[in-house]
Amino acid sequence: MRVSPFCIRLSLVCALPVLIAQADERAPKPTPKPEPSAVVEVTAPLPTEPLVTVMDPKAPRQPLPAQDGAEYLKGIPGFSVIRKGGTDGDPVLRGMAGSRLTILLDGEQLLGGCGMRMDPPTAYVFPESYDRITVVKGPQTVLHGPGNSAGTVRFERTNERFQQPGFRGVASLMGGSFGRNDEVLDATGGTSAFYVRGIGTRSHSDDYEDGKGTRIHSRYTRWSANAALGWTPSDDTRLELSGTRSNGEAAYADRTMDGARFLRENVGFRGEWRRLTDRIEKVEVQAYRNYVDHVMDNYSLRTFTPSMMAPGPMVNAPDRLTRGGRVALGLRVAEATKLTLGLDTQANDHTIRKTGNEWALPVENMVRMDDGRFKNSAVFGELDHPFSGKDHLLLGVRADRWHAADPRATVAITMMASVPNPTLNHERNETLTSGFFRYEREVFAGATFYAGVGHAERFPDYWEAISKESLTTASAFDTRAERTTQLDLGWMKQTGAIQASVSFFYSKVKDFILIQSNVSKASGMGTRLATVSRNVDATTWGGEVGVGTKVAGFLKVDASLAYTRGENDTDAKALAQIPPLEARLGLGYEAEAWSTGLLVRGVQRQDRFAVNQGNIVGQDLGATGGFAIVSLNAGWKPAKGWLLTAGVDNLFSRTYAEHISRSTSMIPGYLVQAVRVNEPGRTLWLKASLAFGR
Ligand SMILES: [Cu+2]
Repeated sequence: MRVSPFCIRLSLVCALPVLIAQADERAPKPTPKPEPSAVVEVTAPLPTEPLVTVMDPKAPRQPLPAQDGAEYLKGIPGFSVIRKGGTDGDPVLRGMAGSRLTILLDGEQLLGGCGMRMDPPTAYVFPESYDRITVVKGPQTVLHGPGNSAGTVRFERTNERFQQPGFRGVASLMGGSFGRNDEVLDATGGTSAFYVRGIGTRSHSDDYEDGKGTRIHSRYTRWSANAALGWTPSDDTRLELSGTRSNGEAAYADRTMDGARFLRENVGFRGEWRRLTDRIEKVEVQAYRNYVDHVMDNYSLRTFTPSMMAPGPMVNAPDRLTRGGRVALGLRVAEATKLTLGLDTQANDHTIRKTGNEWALPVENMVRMDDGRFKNSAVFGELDHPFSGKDHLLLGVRADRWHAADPRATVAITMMASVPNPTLNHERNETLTSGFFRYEREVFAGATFYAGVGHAERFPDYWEAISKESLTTASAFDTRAERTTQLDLGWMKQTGAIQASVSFFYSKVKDFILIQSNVSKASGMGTRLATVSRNVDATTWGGEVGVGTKVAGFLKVDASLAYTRGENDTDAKALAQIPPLEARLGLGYEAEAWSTGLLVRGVQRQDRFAVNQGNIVGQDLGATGGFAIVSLNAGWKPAKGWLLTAGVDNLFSRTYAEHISRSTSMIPGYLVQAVRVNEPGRTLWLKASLAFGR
């Protein structure tokens, strides 16, 4: 484990009297956990305010309880997941993946270690260990880091102050098909002055089978341990020190290697002071350190057969250290006008060591090579001004100062060969600006219309600038930053017999960073195939519609529709990796202590594609057919605090793959019958949870 000057910076940051964490002024107040409902959610709740959806990850839902952040997000209209195996899929919002979707874990940036994208930030999230998940669609906030051109997702824990000595928590056990079993314990104890929270999770699954019964190389085991120690001298002050350690292993059906280690070591500090003066409503300070130590190989989770070319197994062991901090000040500048001002910073260093023969030259004996350094610091301000009780104007601006350095002496162009790095020791220093404004009007009680324009400038990430080549050279380090300008329009109705939400977006992306595979390049006497980053111009548009109602007090009906269309304007073809039209219909029967429900998820065929083009996670393979999946669920509250839920996902064991899922790979001992990694066949699951407290 590396130690850095970060500790010094951390202590400096802690010493500042003014600082913070999650300063979204309009974020809903943490509500005391009510008795869990027996209703299994089959579609995400409708937005609680324009463009914002807030979810309780401890609430029962279908499909089966998610074991990582991406799987959870897939339940929200507009989200899809690029499947690689049983876990660690990449979340996609409106066709946008990777760093276009900012993911924060308790306000912290956590960039994965794997250059092949085995570990998106959501791979380090066990959803049930969080208390709240907030999604903001579009570049419509500047408070939560840079580059959120598609949106922002925050996984958060909320630790309310104990008014008297007590404890509270949740314990759950889940079992399902394919050897799936999850164990969760989340307990907090404290007094009005202090609290201690401990969370432990473990999740395991054997290889699952698709609808035809074909076994998919997809097993995994993962666990996490989290502890937080808080000091709450008053209702308005909270200081918290927290730490996380998690690890896992996962088999991948789409590639020649598996993840043998996903070790995360984290320490974080947060301070929050509320109602300081009439003008200063809140001060937040945050500092954190995330270290990810990743190992992938081709022998520990699959059969390795030595050959002349490969006498021993390969191991690739990258790591990344991400440090960051944030300070935000919540001000009341006039009667009801709120202004949030702040600074945030993040720096990450990536290294790699590898061996072509673990038996002869163990990876532990190899030297770690620095292969990319990124840093950004920003200043931001966001204003919320009500003109009257019915009108709101929101606007925000942020400026990010970026620094990136390329220390690689050579670039590996094949498994065996390397060439000198044409951008060795190059540095980039750029200032990127982002901003938005949005107007919201309550047109009649409970119904709000909104319209906004946002602009987000996104610096190329590690996977775009370092892991890929450019069209002309072996390094994509000089890839231009991506600039997205997006119109967001919508209408939502939260009260009355029918709740509804309609959101529409139209987006122009200048210098969209397209990843293209199988690009033929000259190599010695012949040619080789490379994967490159290149800037193109793109246009996307689409939206989501959601409706929910309750008929006769017991029949619940939910329906949603999500669609995105993308155009690569430079190449005059479809923009790649865009999921097709998707619809969901949920029907539920709710009684006092039990519920039962049905979910139908229908996905249309996709014939708009661009073979070999895509994002840092995947490239298009061709067209896909449509499918409809039927699932059933039931919930029962046998006693206070207890909740039993059960479900059958993919009832008719349909064989299908999502359009954007990765292509399958030949793996010894496994049959490959599909182009893409298929989704699981019929899956039964049963979960028992107990909420306790005093
Ligand atoms: Cu990896």
